[in-house]
Amino acid sequence: MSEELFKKMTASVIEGEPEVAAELARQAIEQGIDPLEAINRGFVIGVNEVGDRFSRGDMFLPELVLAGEAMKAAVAVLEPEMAKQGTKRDILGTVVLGTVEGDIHDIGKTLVGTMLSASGFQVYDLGVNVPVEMFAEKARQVDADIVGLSALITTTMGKQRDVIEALDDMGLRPKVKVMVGGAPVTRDWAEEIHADGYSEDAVGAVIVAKQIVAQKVKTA
Ligand code: B1M
Repeated sequence: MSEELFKKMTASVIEGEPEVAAELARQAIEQGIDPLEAINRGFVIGVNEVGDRFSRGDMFLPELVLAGEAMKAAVAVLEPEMAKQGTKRDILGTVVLGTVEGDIHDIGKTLVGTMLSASGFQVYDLGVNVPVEMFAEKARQVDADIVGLSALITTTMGKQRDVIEALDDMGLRPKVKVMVGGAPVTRDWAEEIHADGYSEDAVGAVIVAKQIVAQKVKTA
């Protein structure tokens, strides 16, 4: 039953149908399906397929845009459900989050933010195309524990390094730790730029953020 729904979700993104995607997301909630499972086993499969076809030249920008809109429409329905699943508790830590300068991909970053908030982190989401200095300024202003940097394009990954250097220059590190992620980002890259944490998905991002905060408490 769910398998069929997941397949329809995948198709709604490949076909670029935001209204259908939103309706399928509502059906998933009604059927008690875990919203993150709907995203990962349904919609993300579609968006990855579109990404692959786009890179092979079998799909073009308008289709990529529609697929992004379908994905966003589904996530907009599922996000409040994900947020609801987090119960009220003490704040685990403060995270300044954003997609780096030159990059407007926001679906994965927003999911990471939702999962962190639902897990008890105070999240300041600066949005997309965030200038390097803005991350550092906000981190200082809110006394952040972690700055989270999302990058989806190989050409914007370098901005993650720039933010780390800006935090260094402002004397904010090592107090402010940095977590990086995004489709082209790897653990090797994270190590190369001296990030403190890396995760390949939103669930992992919560685990890594908790580890970072626990480590900070230990060494304080
Ligand atoms: Co774009 N795009 N796109 N795109 N797009 C990619 C990234 C691309 C890989 C497609 C491809 O060619 N196969 C390619 C980059 C290639 C490269 O790097 N060399 C690409 C390109 C080229 C472009 C444009 C340049 C196209 C153009 O204009 N010619 C342009 C860039 C504009 C810009 O940013 N300056 C562009 C535009 C767009 C749209 C606007 C049409 C749309 C984005 C809509 C939006 O975000 N509002 C779009 C989309 C939808 C994609 C793909 C198909 C899907 C991205 C997505 O939402 N994935 C993507 C191909 C792909 O990734 N398969 C592609 C679903 C999302 C849940 O996953 O974002 O990976 P993701 O997030 C995950 C993890 O990565 C991780 O957790 C998330 C949840 O599990 N994660 C973190 C993310 N951030 C994290 C931070 C963390 C930890 C984990 O800690 C802080």
